[in-house]
Amino acid sequence: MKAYWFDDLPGDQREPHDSGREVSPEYLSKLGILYFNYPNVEDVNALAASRDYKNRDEITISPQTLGDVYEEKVKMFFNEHLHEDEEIRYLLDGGGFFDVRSEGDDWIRIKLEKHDLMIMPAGIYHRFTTDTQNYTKAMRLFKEEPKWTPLNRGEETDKNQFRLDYLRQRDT
Ligand code: KMT
Ligand code: NI
Repeated sequence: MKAYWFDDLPGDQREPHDSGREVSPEYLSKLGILYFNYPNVEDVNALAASRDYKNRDEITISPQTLGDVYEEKVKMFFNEHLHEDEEIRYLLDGGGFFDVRSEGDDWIRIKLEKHDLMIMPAGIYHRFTTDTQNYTKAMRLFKEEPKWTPLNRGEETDKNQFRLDYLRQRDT
């Protein structure tokens, strides 16, 4: 796991886009983001149990598994969105990037590698992309009634109650 300011330069979304300016764990925690490195899946199970997560699935995002729709999916995940529930992702293999919005609405890129686990709060704007390896195997954890449908950013989501609650928490 490594976090840095996105360089905002043109080019493939899967390139690192590393500005060279790092983002500290303290700043990420201010945004409500937590992360861990869990080589042992038992630790993931314990975290899931402690937060009352009962469901999970596994997704492999690669041209091998998704075929023709791979490029389409990669573009879709990169649409800026929020969820009305927190999002937990555990990297089982490969790598990938989650971009999250800072307080000033700039992009922070979070590089996830095998065994990294990240928790993003409900209401934060974010997007995801594979890296140039084109291979992400991830576990997605859900509570019983997941409300994790991606809501793409727009006027509607700016007024969403989960968005407003997130901003209130972040800014206190
Ligand atoms: C999301 O919410 O953007 C995703 O779940 C991306 C796929 S999981 C690595
Ligand atoms: Ni998401």
